Order: sequence, then C-alpha cells, then structure tokens
Amino acid sequence: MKDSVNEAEFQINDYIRLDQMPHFLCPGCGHGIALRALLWAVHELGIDKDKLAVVSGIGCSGRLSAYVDANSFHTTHGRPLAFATGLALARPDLHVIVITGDGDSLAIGGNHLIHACRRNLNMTCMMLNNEIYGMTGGQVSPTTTSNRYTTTTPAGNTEPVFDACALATAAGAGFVGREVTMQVTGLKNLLRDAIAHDGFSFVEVISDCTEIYGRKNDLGVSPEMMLSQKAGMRPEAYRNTVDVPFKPNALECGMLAKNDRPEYGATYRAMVDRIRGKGA
Ligand SMILES: Cc1ncc(C[n+]2csc(CCOP(=O)(O)OP(=O)(O)O)c2C)c(N)n1
Ligand code: SF4
Ligand SMILES: [Mg+2]
Repeated sequence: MKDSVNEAEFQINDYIRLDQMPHFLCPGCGHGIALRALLWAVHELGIDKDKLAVVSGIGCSGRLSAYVDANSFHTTHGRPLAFATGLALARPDLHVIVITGDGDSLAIGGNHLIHACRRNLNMTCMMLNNEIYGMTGGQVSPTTTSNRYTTTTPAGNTEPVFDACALATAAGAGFVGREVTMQVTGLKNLLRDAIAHDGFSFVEVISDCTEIYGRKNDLGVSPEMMLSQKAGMRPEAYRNTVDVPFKPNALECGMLAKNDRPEYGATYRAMVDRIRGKGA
C-alpha cells in the first residue's frame, strides 16, 4: 500500500460505470454518499482499478458494487465476506473491499462477520447501517433503534440493539471505525486508513433510509436525518468540525480500535512455504 496520497483531483466519474446510471437509490439515501467517500479513499490511495475488487451482498447496499468500475461481485445475501475471504486468500495482490448492510452482515451474515474479524485476512468491510432492511420493504434489523416502527414491528421495536463496532472489536478485527455520512471528508479519511491497514478492517457507516425508515418514524427527510445522526455522535479524531455538543451517551465515531496482530493470508502462505520446503 502506498504511503503518499494521490494529489490528483478526485473525479467520481473515473470510478463508476456511467452506463449503469441512473442509479436506483431513492433521493436522499445515505448509501450514495458512502460510496462516494469510499471511491474517494480508493483514489487518494492511488489504487489501480484493475487491482480493486468490490464484493457486496444483497440489499440496497449490496447493489452498490454494480456501479463501481472495477472488479465487482454482487454475491448472495449475508455471504459477501465468505466470498471475499476466498478471493483475498487466492489473490493477495488485490485490494478487496466488501460493501454490506446491517441486515446482510449482522443478521443473516452475522456468523461470517465474527469469523472474518477473528481470522484477520487483509480486506475492508464497509457496513452501511441504515437501521432497516431497506430493499425488502422495511423489516426490523439488529440495529433498529428501540421503539421505532418497521413493517415487522408495527407497535415499535422491543429488541435490544447490536453495537456492530463493539462486536467487531471483541471478535478481533484489526481496525474498527464508525462515521456518519454527514462527515464526508472524515468518512473518506477513515476508509482510507481502513483500506491501508494490513488485516481485516471494519467501518460502520451511519447511513439513512429516508424513504422507508425515516418516513415511517417521522424522522424528516435526508438532511434532518443526517443532522440528527451527527448530533448523536461523539466527536473523535477524524471529525473535521467541532460543533457537535458533547453527550455522555453518544456513540463514538472515528477509529475506535486498532490491533496490529498477524494478517491471516501472510501466516497461511508462510505455512504453505514451510510445508513445501519440508516436502522438497
Ligand atoms: C437468503 C436470502 N434471504 C432473504 C433475502 C431477502 N433480502 C434481500 S435484501 C434483504 C435485507 C437487506 O437489508 P440490509 O442488509 O440492511 O440492506 P439495505 O437494503 O438496508 O441496504 C433481505 C432480507 C435474500 N435475498 N436472500
Ligand atoms: S429503500 Fe432506503 S436504503 Fe433503499 S435506496 Fe431507498 S432510501 Fe436507500
Ligand atoms: Mg439496512
């Protein structure tokens, strides 16, 4: 990974498939902002598009890989990390990035997430947390805020909420961070550091599903949702403004954990070399 930042101006059109436009996202959906920040980070790192692999699951978040002009793989619901594991192990020359949703990675794919964190194979997982199953009409997810209305919790959600970053940290991820879409530059910087990290990196993006979740819960339209998400976060090192009032129970953002333990692919390849050396 290059240490220096590519100084050339970032032009998103250099990184997306224009023949796939217009995109399918609803107006105000936070997922588009996250994709822009991700591609900006890729640009600043000077990653060759031929060496970039973007793997996604199923969901509105999962749809994003189709728009990236690189090696992209739209896999099955909950399984992008399993797919990416094989890819990263077989092709260590690639920069493997997984785009997933809160349902995709914490519900049906929860098992794959904890083992990807534990294994610490070199790849980056960007999880778009909009607190809902957006694509399928707004069912409750493991991150839906308590008491909020969804199509499957018509009287309000009574399940406790998952803290995805705490889960990833406890499971051993090498790099863990969180950011809101309102802080595009901070999100880009966080993603840049996550991709540059040698090991498994996990970035939770607090996104918004304006159409299905925001509307049902009277959260306003996208700017109101983004502002209230920003106000609910505690400012950290990556934040580029300091106008967020401190709240004791606020969620932390920025880089939350870093663990420089051995990367799994390198350990695995060294073992293979050792065995081959013994057998020769
Ligand atoms: C095996 C399987 N089960 C269920 C589905 C239906 N399904 C598609 S997307 C989705 C939820 C997506 O939610 P999330 O991962 O949060 O993504 P979002 O749409 O919110 O970005 C579900 C349940 C499926 N495609 N495959
Ligand atoms: S349904 Fe929600 S998550 Fe899906 S594109 Fe629309 S606003 Fe975004
Ligand atoms: Mg979701």
